[in-house]
Parts: sequence; structure tokens; C-alpha cells
Amino acid sequence: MLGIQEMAITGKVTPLQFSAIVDPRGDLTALEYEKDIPFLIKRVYYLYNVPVGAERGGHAHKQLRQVLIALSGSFTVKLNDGAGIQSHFLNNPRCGLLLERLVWREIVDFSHGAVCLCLASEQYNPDDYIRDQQEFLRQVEENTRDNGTPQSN
Ligand code: T46
Repeated sequence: MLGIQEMAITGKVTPLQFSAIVDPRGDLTALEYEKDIPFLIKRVYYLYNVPVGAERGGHAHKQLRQVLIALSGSFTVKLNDGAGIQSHFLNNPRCGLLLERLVWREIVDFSHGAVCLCLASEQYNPDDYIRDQQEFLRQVEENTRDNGTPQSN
């Protein structure tokens, strides 16, 4: 993670709370465009069988917006928007984390059996990835210059 201060990342990262239909047969959560997820979902993928100690992510996206959900187990999402850093512990399938574009993410501390569901606003595009931290900071700076604030999307 880049060496900057732990502080709120406003506008770029939003915790989401989903409702559940609780039933003696088991709970059910439904996610709908606009009501629960602010973008049309073009891709769904999930991380599973993650060995304890493994780390995922380590990049930012130029355009992609995503919602991450701990469907099972737990993990920590470490985030950096170039101005501040933040960590979110996810362990509840009724909670999601909305990540806007230009947020560096590292996903760590997966529990045994954890499943991370990712709802994505775009189809897979390797060109959308920023894997170099200096390039990430350069693009954040450029975005800030163009939009007047690091929080602008
Ligand atoms: C993110 C975190 C949470 C595909 O072919 N299609 C896909 O939709 C994805 C996501 C990946 N891949 C291929 C590309 C690589 O050969 O799967 C391999 C592993 O992907 P990656 O190293 O990017 O996986 P993570 O877990 O580090 O990152 C993924 C997402 O790529 C990323 O957008 O935010 O999960």
C-alpha cells in the first residue's frame, strides 16, 4: 500500500447495506439495479478457494465500478484513492462495498472458505487495469486536475 495517511476516502468508496428476507429455511438477499446496485451489472465473478495468507488485487481500474460482497467467510479490503487509505472488513452477505474508478485495492486476510462476490459495471478488459503504483498516482493527479477534486468520478 502506498505510504500515505489513513483517512476517510469520501465519494470513491461506499459501504452498502442490503435487505434480507429472513426465513426459517434460510435467508435470501436480492440485489436490483438502482435500488441496491447503482450500475448495470455486465459481469459477475467470484474469488474462492483462496489459500489463507494469499492476497488478491494490487491494482486500480480506469473505468470499472465494482461492488464486493463477502458471500461466505471474511476478508479485508485495503483501499487507497491517492489521497487517503482505508480498510474494510467484510464478513456479512448483507453488506457490500462499492468501489468507484481509480481506487487502488488489495484484498487480504481471507478466512478459510471465504467467497468474495464481485459485481462489475464492465466486461473484462485487461487494458482497464493500472498495476503500477506510480502510474496510478499520476492518473489520480490528472483526474484531480481535470475535475478539480480527487473524489470526482
Ligand atoms: C478486482 C479484484 C477484487 C478473467 O479472465 N476475467 C475476469 O473477469 C477476471 C476478474 C479475471 N480474469 C483473469 C485474468 C487473470 O489471468 O483471471 C486471472 C486472475 O485475475 P486477477 O489477477 O486480476 O485477479 P485478482 O483477484 O487479483 O483481481 C480481481 C479483479 O481482476 C479485480 O478487478 O478488483 O478481483
